[in-house]
Formats: sequence, structure tokens, C-alpha cells
Amino acid sequence: MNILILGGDGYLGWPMAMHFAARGHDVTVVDNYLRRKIATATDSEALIQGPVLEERVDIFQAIFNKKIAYRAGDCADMSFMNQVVQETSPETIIHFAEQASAPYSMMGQDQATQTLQNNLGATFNLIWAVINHAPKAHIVKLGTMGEYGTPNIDIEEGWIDIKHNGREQEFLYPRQASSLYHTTKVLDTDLLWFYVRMYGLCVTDLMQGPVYGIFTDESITDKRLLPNFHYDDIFGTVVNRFICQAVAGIPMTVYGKGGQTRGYINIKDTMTCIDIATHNPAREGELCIFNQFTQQLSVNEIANKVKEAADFHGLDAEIVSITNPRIEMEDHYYNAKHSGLTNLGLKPTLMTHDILGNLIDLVMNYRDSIQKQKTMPRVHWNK
Ligand code: USQ
Repeated sequence: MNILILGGDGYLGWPMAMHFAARGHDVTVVDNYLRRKIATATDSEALIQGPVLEERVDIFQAIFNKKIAYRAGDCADMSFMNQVVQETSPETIIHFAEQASAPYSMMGQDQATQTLQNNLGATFNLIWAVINHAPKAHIVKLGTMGEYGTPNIDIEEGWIDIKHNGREQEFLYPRQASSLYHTTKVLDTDLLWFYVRMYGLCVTDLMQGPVYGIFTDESITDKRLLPNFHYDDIFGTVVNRFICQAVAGIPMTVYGKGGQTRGYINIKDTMTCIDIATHNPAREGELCIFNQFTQQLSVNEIANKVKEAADFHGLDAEIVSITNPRIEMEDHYYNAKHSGLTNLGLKPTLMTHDILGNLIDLVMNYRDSIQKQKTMPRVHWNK
């Protein structure tokens, strides 16, 4: 398969590129290093940061004897996007090219504008580049479980049947996000659904929960192939953050009551889910939606799991509750369906002691680089 990956320098984009290239697909990655630039600007550099793509594709080739093509450019630039899609003629396009930090999107007006323009611009340009140059290509878009928010009813897999005054129709499941970043994903879904209806595009939208971990079949082979790994409040996701805090002897920062429940997924399973979605493409004129997570957990449950795994490693990990910098429910109903990908063959990797222990072992090597001030929340939602 000829696969174009937008956002190929990212936490998920890079291991995804290696996954497909190692399995014999033709892979081109695109990136403009936006995340690296924001990380530098906000003093949020990754704890583990691989070389730039220009170098990493060579390291990958030396180890796997497979080539990954790299193109530098901005997906929010229409002429670049048109050119890349025209020249690569992809069968599948995997779209990760978004500003993915909820806290960054809530820092202030400039960061909000940048997030909105980048995320909507990249998705809109991709849609038009596909219409213009690859109308049969399958777009696999990374959405987020955060699009649904935390409703007081079960979360369905993308769609819901509504009965109203004796009549019935299926609609997109209601969306109510709690950061501007998550809201851009809601708007992406609406844009894609509109163009699927108008132009018969083939689109899969993956509603992914927070991801944790770093090891995939390929990244585990050489530390220079590891994806970026953040523990800061801007880019670090909660499990990775708690692991780093536990290793560095910093109390794990549970926001508020800690009852916030989400669907979590190991990075290894992200690879499998996207592989499954790619090999089971949406039909022409279909928007296919999967809820991409394997385990529902509250923040308190995660902190306790990390503490047990850390204590087992001889670390005396502590947990503290701090004032929640976000506006979100801290104690709520949460029951999200997620059978689509398991029905297609996903075998979940669960958050076990062993899995967390392997991460702790790796992070121990970087312990001295962990800075406490970067683990404290620096962005408050309503300030
Ligand atoms: N949290 C804490 N303490 C911390 C950090 C986070 O209690 O030190 C809480 C948050 O308040 C939240 C939960 O943990 O309730 C998850 O937070 P997170 O930072 O791991 O995840 P989030 O901001 O929702 O965003 C992450 C990724 C984003 C992706 C999303 C999936 O950064 O790109 O889309 O996970 S989801 O949350 O399902 O929408």
C-alpha cells in the first residue's frame, strides 16, 4: 500500500511510519516540526526526543533495510498539501498533523488561534487535496474520545439513533468537548462528514483516548527510534506524566477529586488499531467511526496502578490531589462502547504491572533530566 502520514515526527506518527514501512508498505511522512517549536517556546521539551526526521529515516533504513520518504512542509498550506498528495498518489492518508495539546490550546488567544487555524486548516486542505488529486484515497483521521465529553448517558461508537415525535434517524453522537483543542477535533469531524456526503470521500475517524507507553515492535530496537516522550503539563499525557513523577520522587498530581474517567490505550495498540482501520477501509461515501481505547480508568485508579508498579521497583511513590487547572467533571458517569476494533481483531494490551514496570525501567535512565517545575500545571482554563 502507498501510505502518506501527515504529522510523521509525532509521538504516534513516527512509530506508525516505522510500523507500515517495516511491513513492506511504501511510506511518506510529512511534518513541519510544529510540536518541537511549541515545546521550545513553552519550555516543554520532551524527556526522550529522537533526532530530526532527516536523520531518523536513515537510522531506520540502516536497521530495517526499508525506506521512509520524508517531506518537510506545513499541511495548513494549501499549495503544499495539494502538491504532496498529487506527487505521492497515496491509497491511504493517515492524518496526525494537528496541534494535539489541550493545555496549549487554552493558554491564551494566540495559542487558541494557532490551534484553530492549524488543525482546521490542515484537515480542510487535506480534504481538498484528496478531492483534487486522490478522490479514492482512504483518509484515516485521528479524532479523540474527548469529542464526546463526559455525557450522563452511554457513549456510542460514533453514531446514535434519535427517536423524536414518533420519527427516527441516525445522527453523529452529540459532541461537547472541554478544551479548544478537543473542539477543533469536533469541527474536523463535522467537516469530514460534510465532504463525505458531498463528494463521496472514504473516511475513518478514530476517536482515540489518551495514549501511554513508548515501546512498539520497531521503536524497541534502538533508542534513537523511540518516539518523543513528554512528561510536562503541555504535551505529557497523564500516565506518562505519573510514571515520570514517580521515578523522580515528585508526588503524582491528581487534578481535583481524580474521578475523571477516560478510555486509555497503549501505544502498541494504537499501531494495531490504525493498521486494522487501514486494512478495512471505509467505502465510498462512508464515514466510519471507531472508539479507539482498551480500558476505562479514573485518574485515581491510574495513580494507584502507577504507585503499585513504582513501589514494586523500590520507589516510594506518592500521590497528591491538587487544584484542578481544567474545567471538567471530576466525578461523573462514563460508559463508552468500543467493540468495533476488537471485533476486527484487536487484542488489548492492558495497563499491567509489567507494562508500567517496563516504562519505569526506561524512564529511570532519564531520571536526572526530569524537572519538577515542568510537571506542575502552568495553564489554567479560565485565566
Ligand atoms: N490529569 C490529572 N493530572 C495530571 C494530568 C492530567 O489529573 O497531571 C487528568 C486531566 O485533568 C484529565 C485526564 O487526566 O482529566 C487526562 O488528561 P491528559 O492530559 O492525559 O489527556 P487530554 O488532555 O485529554 O489529552 C490527551 C492528548 C490529546 C488526546 C486526548 C485523548 O494530549 O492529544 O486527544 O488525550 S482524550 O482525552 O480521550 O480526548
